[in-house]
Amino acid sequence: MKIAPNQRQELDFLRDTLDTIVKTVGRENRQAFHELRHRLDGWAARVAVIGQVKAGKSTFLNAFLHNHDFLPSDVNPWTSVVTNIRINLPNDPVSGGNFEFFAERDWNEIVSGESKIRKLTEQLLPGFDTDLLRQQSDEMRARAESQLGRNFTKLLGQTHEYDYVTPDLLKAYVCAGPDTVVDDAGAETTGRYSILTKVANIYARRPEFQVPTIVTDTPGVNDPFLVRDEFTCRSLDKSDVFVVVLSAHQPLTDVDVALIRILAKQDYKDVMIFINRIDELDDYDTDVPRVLEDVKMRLHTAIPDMEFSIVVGSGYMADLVMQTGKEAEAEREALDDVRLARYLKTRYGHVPTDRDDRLWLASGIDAVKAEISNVIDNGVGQQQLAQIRSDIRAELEGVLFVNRRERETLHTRVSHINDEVALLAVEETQEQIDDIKNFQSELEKHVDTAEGKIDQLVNKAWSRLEERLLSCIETFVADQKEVFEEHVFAVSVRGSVKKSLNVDLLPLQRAMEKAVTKAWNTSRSSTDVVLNNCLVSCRNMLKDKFNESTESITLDDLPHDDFVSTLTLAKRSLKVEMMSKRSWAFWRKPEFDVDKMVAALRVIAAEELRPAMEKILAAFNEAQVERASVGNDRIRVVLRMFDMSLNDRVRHLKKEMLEYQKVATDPSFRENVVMRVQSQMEVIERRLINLSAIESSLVRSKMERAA
Ligand SMILES: Nc1nc2c(ncn2[C@@H]2O[C@H](COP(=O)(O)OP(=O)(O)O)[C@@H](O)[C@H]2O)c(=O)[nH]1
Ligand SMILES: [Mg+2]
Repeated sequence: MKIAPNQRQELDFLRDTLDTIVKTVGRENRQAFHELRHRLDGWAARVAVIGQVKAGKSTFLNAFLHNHDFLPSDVNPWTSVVTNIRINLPNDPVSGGNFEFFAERDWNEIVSGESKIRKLTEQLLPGFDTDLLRQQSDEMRARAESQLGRNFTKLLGQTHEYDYVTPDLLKAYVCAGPDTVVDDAGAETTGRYSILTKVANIYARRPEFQVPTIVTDTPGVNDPFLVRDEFTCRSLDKSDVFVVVLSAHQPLTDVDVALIRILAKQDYKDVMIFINRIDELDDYDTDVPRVLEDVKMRLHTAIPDMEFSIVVGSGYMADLVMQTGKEAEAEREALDDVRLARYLKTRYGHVPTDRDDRLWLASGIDAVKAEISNVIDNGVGQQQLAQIRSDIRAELEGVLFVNRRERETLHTRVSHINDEVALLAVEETQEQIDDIKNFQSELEKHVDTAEGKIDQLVNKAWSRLEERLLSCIETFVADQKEVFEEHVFAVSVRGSVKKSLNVDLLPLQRAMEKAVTKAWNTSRSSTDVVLNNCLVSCRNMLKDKFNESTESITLDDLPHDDFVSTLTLAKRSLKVEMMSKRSWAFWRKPEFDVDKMVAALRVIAAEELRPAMEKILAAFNEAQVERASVGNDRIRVVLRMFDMSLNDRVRHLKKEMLEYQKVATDPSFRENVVMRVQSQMEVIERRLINLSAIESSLVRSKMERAA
């Protein structure tokens, strides 16, 4: 099966295009394209496999990579280290790997640093405890120190590189298992490095993968050991596609749902679900549809606005197909019963004749591959490469501009020289120089003004959202009065008195989410208008002045078209004490002071909800700023190329002035100049033809894709 064939085409196309451009443009313009090429070569689709400890992630990945017993998988939860399998990255070695150890600063960073997903997780999993994290990280350091002895300081911050990584070697670095392992130097190491390993990187080549892909095996979020958990969260920040592995007999814990929600709601991240271990269901032929329905329904309830693709299977079945030996044969035999046939018939519509094919089909591995391929081709891969493509077009546009100007300059020069109006030209040239300088500063002013305006907009949106959120809270608090009154009434009827009341925060969360979305839409559209106006007026100025079209620099593919709030209040509800009225008759039946309770709720709400609100405001602002600055940068590309070209022109004009003076007096010098200018013109003409062809191919293939 080919994984992500479409993006392979896109990648090849962009790479060839960049190569051609580099060969075509002048030396002074190459750097920008070298950088784009570097970005393209470094691009990889990033897939992370996550899920609870022992869901079968490593087993699944081994099957996925068709390598039994590669990643350690076991009944014991291994001390696990985030393992990146780097497949087909053009600049990587063909095989081998490296293991990075913790450095001194990592310990500090674990405690003080923040990853986005961690921040979000904290809001969701209120059990998170920074003090415990610090304590564990100190303990870990101490344990590593005593276990590794003098080696400890030697290893700190180091990386071990290997040309070849065997499963045993891998275990030495990522497992705290009991196996005895012999390292390169022949010394015995009992999984001894694992305590200090921060991350493992394995290089691999797999023809199946059409685009560079980094597949990450994670230890399982919500590891009881927070330090490891922290690292898992950080590596998740970098991934784009998530395969959430669940266990068929315990699908979707609350933590799973929370995690899926966090991931799915982030921009440019795709989530798919693999329900593993179906072989463990008693009657999987009939149970699977039920499990599937259940997972679907619960996901829909928790995250109503998203669709998830769900694949069902068994890493174990796939693993058996890859094994040799009598034991495996017996197990394959045992699994190949009527259940399997019935299951395949209903789920896939056919039953392969070969037994291994039957088990492999039921394992669901190929179905996951197909889905991942689809996601890379149409989701993240497409978005990321589209951004690179837009940037190539913007740079190319700039280069075309520079060359057209140059051609124009050369034209004028030829005519000036031939007309023998050299002396007149001297004067004219000086005027041109002044004119250009004025124009440059005018253009600059335009963009500066737009940036200033956007700054204001962004700030205003931020403070307006803050106001809105505060008023959501206030409205919510005020609304509770009625609820309290009803409750007090009920109490007076029933007579039983609870000491406190729980106020459900879900409606508040919904209201705040709505406010955030609305604020985003307003902020985005007003920023976009300013950006667009600025771009259009720069364009018009260029058009008027130089008859130059810059249409292909667009504001397409800016980040954060939507900002979906992952805001989750750390608490589901707030507790308010029932407060009695203190009156001279308090010994009679208690009377409650609803206003006082509302006031108390107001204080509690302010205190409890403030941190979550600040986090959401910060994320909101980050997204606003990011979108605006990418947009500004696009426009600046125009300006930069302009400036370069115009400065160049001024320099040339100054040189010309001197030349004209000489031309006016020396006929043989004049002839030389004419010849030189003409050959320069030929070079530019040819370059322009080639670059325009490249430009239209970039536009064309984008349209073909869209169609
Ligand atoms: N029966 C069964 N066992 C599985 C399956 N997948 C994994 N296991 C077993 O579950 C244990 C934990 O698997 P592992 O891949 O290490 O889980 P991880 O912690 O998520 O990486 C191992 O003993 C695996 O052999 C499956 O589909 N069916
Ligand atoms: Mg594992």
